[in-house]
Amino acid sequence: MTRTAVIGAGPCGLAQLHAFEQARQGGVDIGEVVCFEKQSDWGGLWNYTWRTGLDAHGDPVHGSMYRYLWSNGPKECLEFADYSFDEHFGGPIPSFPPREVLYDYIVGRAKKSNVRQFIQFDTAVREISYEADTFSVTVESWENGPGVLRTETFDHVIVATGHFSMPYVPEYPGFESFPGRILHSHDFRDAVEFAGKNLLILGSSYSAEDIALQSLKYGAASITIAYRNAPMGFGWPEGITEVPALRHLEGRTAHFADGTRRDVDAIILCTGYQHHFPFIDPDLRLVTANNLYPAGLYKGVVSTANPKLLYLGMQDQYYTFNMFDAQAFVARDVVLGRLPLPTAEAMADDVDAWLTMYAAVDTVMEQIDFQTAYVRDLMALTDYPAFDLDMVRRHFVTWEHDKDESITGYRDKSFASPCTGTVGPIPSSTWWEELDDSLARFLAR
Ligand code: FAD
Ligand code: NA7
Repeated sequence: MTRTAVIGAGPCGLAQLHAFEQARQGGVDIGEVVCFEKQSDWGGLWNYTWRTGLDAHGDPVHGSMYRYLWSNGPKECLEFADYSFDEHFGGPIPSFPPREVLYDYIVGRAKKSNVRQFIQFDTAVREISYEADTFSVTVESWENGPGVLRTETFDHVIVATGHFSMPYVPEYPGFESFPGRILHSHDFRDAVEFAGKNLLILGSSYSAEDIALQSLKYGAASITIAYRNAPMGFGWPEGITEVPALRHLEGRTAHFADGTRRDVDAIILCTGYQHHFPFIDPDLRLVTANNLYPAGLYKGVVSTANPKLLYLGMQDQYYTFNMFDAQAFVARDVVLGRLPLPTAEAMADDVDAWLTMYAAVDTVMEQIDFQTAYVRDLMALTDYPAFDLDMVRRHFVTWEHDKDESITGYRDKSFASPCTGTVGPIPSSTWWEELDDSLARFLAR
């Protein structure tokens, strides 16, 4: 019997188990599938934790999500093609749900497809190596006590451990004597902590944008965002300003590249994350920056270093859950031999062709088109159910325009489902006014 290891039970790992279970229920012999998850529950980043630093077992905390996090894109752009929001919630819900609602949705499908049977929780993968056509996977299960390792062998390994957990933490002159808190967005949990404070935020991407907005929403006195290359340039509400790069700090005074200065009480480094796989043999390890087409992955999934090793969700993401699904169906069919792989040379050529296309991508709209083309390519390879991909692309374009029109108002817009056609209702309170992010409140809005 073939054995497949899936590492991680976040959205990607769950998508993979779902794909296998679909095939199994269709009468296909899937061999033995084992998922190792180091946390005690599923959902990955969406499984919120208040913890920062180390977890109860002394392992780095995986979670980077915070309280009051709302979907940063329309839910219709990530909808599972085979499990609609309508099905889960029994009717239409607004287009931008908070974290707890999306968690409920992810878990809803995982329960429906009964994938918990595959998962060993509280089990961290410590080492993966490959010899004589076989992977050795060494794990540490908390139930056996710390330091007790066990090694199992597998024919295929699918890595679904995410890449937004190991922070990239730059240092600037004066940090060592700054008299306030300096933290990375990975450790940001509760905006209320910064009520009344003057915040400095570094970065100009999703984390900087969202943490700035929600810190203001929950009472920060002022927010200064320092960009490295280019400002985000949104029409920020009063209280948020963007300035050029930080040069240094003198006490609590931050000095910027344009010669201006600001006194600040705390600094949040929204400076991104690193792909981090310390548990994989260096010869097999994916090495990439955060981009839309990591080199070394055929179809963005199959390792060209060893095609029995597969990675999910390693791209930077406009598309999320539906792209993970499409990847998981590809990975499953490669493992089951239903999707024969071409020669190593042909795989390398295919990767090169995508990298050439990616090199020509410049604008945000071109990035959206590029990832749409990638998802379309994936979907042509398997029986993942069709959905209106052109509609999703249009939604992303509209969403970008909405953000440019109103960075505090774009989450009040509504979109149509590419799976059911249902249009999300407009919520009765605006995102900017609404301080309660609970599932109960959201469904009552
Ligand atoms: P993860 O969710 O990170 O899950 C990986 C899993 O692997 C975890 O459960 C972890 O415990 C486990 N794991 C890691 N290492 C090991 C190991 N060695 N052994 C065993 N298990 C291990 N996406 C959206 O669609 N909408 C949003 O609004 C959105 N907001 C975001 C906000 C933040 C702050 C961040 C960081 C990301 C956000 N994302 C959002 C993107 C997010 O990447 C995806 O939604 C999704 O969580 C990725 O799923 P994943 O399974 O690849 O990784
Ligand atoms: P991203 O999207 O990888 O962005 C990282 C940002 O950090 C980016 O704007 C970088 O600037 C900036 N950066 C990196 N180093 C520095 C230094 N030294 N100084 C200032 N700024 C720096 O990470 P995010 O956390 O925003 O988003 C990750 C995910 O979380 C995403 O999927 C969301 O859904 C939530 P640059 O633009 O290159 O100048």
